[in-house]
Amino acid sequence: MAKSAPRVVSSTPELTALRGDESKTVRKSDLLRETLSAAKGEPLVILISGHPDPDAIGSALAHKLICQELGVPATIAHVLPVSRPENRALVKLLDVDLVQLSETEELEQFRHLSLVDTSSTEPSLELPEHLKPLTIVDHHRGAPLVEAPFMDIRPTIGATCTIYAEYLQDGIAPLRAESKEDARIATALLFGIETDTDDFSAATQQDFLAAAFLKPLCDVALSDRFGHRTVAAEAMDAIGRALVDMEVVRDFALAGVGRVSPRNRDAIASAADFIVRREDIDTVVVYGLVDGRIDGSLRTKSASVDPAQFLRTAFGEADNGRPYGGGRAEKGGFQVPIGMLADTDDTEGLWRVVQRVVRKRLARVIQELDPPT
Ligand SMILES: [Mn+2]
Repeated sequence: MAKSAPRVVSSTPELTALRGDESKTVRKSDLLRETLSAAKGEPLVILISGHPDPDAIGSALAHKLICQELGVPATIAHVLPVSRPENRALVKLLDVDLVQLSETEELEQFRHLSLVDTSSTEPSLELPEHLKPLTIVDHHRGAPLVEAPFMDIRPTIGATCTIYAEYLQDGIAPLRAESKEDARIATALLFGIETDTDDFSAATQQDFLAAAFLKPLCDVALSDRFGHRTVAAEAMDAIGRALVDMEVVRDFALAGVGRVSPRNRDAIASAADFIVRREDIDTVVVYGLVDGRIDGSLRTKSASVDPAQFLRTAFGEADNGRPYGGGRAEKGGFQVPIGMLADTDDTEGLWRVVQRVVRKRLARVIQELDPPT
């Protein structure tokens, strides 16, 4: 293949050394190049599953860049809307060309399918008979639901963007330091790694190496604008109410936020995440009323608090034997349906009842919580 030789920003010797000696093994990026080169000139669709998130968007942009380099016309598509405000900001500021599909017919024009950050095709849209995955690059656990000629699935890695950064580092497509377009792709990849690894707290060595490669290529001014996670107005109000309502008993905090709409349910978890950072607190429960149920989040820094056990002791189990709450190492959540009580017009009265019930139940674990009056 005759190619001009653009200035490729390749890995520094230090980073290459850290990635280990790959000379004896066939590199995944070479196999990807081979697979995609065979599709030269034939339209390919990169189909994002679920609501597009930064890891999927960054990976799709890198995949498209690789396709362009190899002469494969590629389109990035999704079915479900870009729902979170920070992801909408990412798409807008990076000017990402995304096509939203609603009909199977819209996929007829494509000869090939690539999946990024997923090992299954989007369940809400049936694929045309002829459209089979050509490439799958993913980091999710569990056996892939579909197969493809090229598959690179690495469950131990924090983000699919890390895998794409490696391909680019291998030189499969150029990332030019002077190109604005390439800076956007680097910025999206780094943001994908950042969000999928919870701000690098869950990052592996490979994720850090990929970030180190991408960082100097990023558009810093741009990432400053979308890098801050935006918070919906209602969510911020809920966090404000949590701080006002908060009651601290020794190292335990309890806060009720009142009514929260289902689309901003994350506000309850965000409030709990924020409050548990307070120096003198090691466990917090934040709860609210969401669509006919009491919905709450628990966060703890204490090694002796088991969230699942804590919530089971407080709230018990439903008639079918399933506990109302569950959790993992440092986090837990609970949902208790309130049935037809939700139909009352007395919103304030209902909220007072909810507060009393939650307090009473939590007093089973935190004895010092005053019995409700
Ligand atoms: Mn991911």
